[in-house]
Amino acid sequence: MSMFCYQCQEAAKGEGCTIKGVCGKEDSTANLQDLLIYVTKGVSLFTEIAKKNSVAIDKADKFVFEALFVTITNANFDDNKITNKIIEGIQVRDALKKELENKGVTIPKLPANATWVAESDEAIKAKSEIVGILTEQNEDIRSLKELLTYGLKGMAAYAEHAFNLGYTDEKVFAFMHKALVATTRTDITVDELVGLTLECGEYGVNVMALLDKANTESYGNPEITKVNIGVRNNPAILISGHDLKDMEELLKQTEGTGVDVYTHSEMLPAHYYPAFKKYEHFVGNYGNAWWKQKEEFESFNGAILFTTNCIVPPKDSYKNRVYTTGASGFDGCTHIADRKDGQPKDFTVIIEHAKKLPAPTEIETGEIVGGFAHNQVLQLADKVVDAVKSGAIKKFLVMAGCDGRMKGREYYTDFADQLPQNTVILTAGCAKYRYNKLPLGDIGGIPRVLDAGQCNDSYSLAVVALKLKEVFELNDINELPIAYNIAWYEQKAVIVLLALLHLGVKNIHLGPTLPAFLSPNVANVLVENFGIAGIGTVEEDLKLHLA
Ligand code: FSO
Ligand code: SF4
Repeated sequence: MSMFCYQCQEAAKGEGCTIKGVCGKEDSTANLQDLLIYVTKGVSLFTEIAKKNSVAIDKADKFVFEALFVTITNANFDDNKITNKIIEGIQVRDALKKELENKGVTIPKLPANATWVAESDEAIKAKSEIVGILTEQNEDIRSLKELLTYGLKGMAAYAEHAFNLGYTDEKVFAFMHKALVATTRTDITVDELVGLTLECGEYGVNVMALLDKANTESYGNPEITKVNIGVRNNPAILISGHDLKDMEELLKQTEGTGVDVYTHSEMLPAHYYPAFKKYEHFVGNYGNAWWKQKEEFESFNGAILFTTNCIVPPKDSYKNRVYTTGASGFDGCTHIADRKDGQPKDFTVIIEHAKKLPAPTEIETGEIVGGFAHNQVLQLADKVVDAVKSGAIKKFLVMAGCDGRMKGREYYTDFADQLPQNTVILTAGCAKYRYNKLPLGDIGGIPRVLDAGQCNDSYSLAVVALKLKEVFELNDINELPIAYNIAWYEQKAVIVLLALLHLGVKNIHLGPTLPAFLSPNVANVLVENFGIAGIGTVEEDLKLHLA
């Protein structure tokens, strides 16, 4: 075994990747990511002490959410970038240490995470091979520590997007440090870890609310939008990932250059924001969910920008057209540098490259409809409530989450297709590509697929559910005619799940397979306390959810 990773739904054999990731991650990259997490915990150990002694921790806060984000599935495959982040972590940690010492603070004995020093590249490599997940021997403790860490990774991604728009929540950062420190304890109990995992869900709600505020205050409330899925005859840039600040800056910098901009996968919801609609060269959405990029990037012909995950290791035929920025990275692809001194990122290099490339090849035509985030849905509340009261809508199915390449995910297309006409799908995240182009029709003008936006906009679905609970004067969110059939793939789905649990949602069905990182005992805790279950056949589940 040269690596061990089981953080996503595609973990090999449903157990873990041990030689190379199914995602394409090399063992060296997986090990460096483990070491980055290890060092990040050391930063949090010092941050906790710094806070108590009035030492500034803003650099440590930023480092921690960036480092966690870098290790999310399919975000960063670049060993050099990860190594640099490890070194940066040690510098951030040691700067805190120095300031504390200057203040005369006595530093207690800390775990090795806080003291290990990277003396050479060889030392980094050697250390990276011995700090993996399996160093925790107890299967249940390991399972809970990783569940918590994966929740933090998802939280970090959302915190970073909000940060990029100038929105922060110190309590969210404080929880990240507290939880990371807890995972370094060798004496921590199952009960303590379960408590922290549930608390993680609470901060998950907070961070999604923060990002919602950041997005809507910056770009307006998403509104019902028809998004073109065809192409025009101009050179173009395809932007993927989730970061709306990058979206804004790219649109501004491409305006008037003759280069069109299209969204891919999770960037589709950018079209729903009023602030982006004014750009005539913001043409539409090209293609489908992240895992189809090998074919779709080929036929797109233009330049491609990754602002975050999910990257599929690019084929040589188009690799030179792929650019990364922010937490994303891929060895051999040009990386656009971060903002500096309050200045925007400089996208000139990708824009100039795009100008020399042919226009996209059309792969489909038509439109898809979205933009049903909380503000828009609540404007339709009367209509929705009437439809529920009259029986025109019998049930809402929350089918938010992620898409992925596993064959078993065809289940979600079949499930959506076979739902009766009196049901409405509430979705967010890239899971929607399994059914958002099906002709499912509408109920009295309400489309049968209501797309709130990106995976973080699952928050919108919770806001809508809470509003409906109030309107129908119910005591419990679980009394609503809403069933949860959620697809997961990576760690942002973990924080969304924990957030839903925090809001009291029960009986969530999770597929296409349950996480490999849940030990049998931990899975039992989730089953017994929250009614979490896997998926069955489409027929069985239709019966179950419509009962
Ligand atoms: Fe999908 Fe990837 Fe949004 Fe994830 S593109 S899988 S949950 O990163 O973030 O839904
Ligand atoms: Fe395997 Fe997923 Fe980890 Fe990649 S991220 S190595 S596919 S478990």
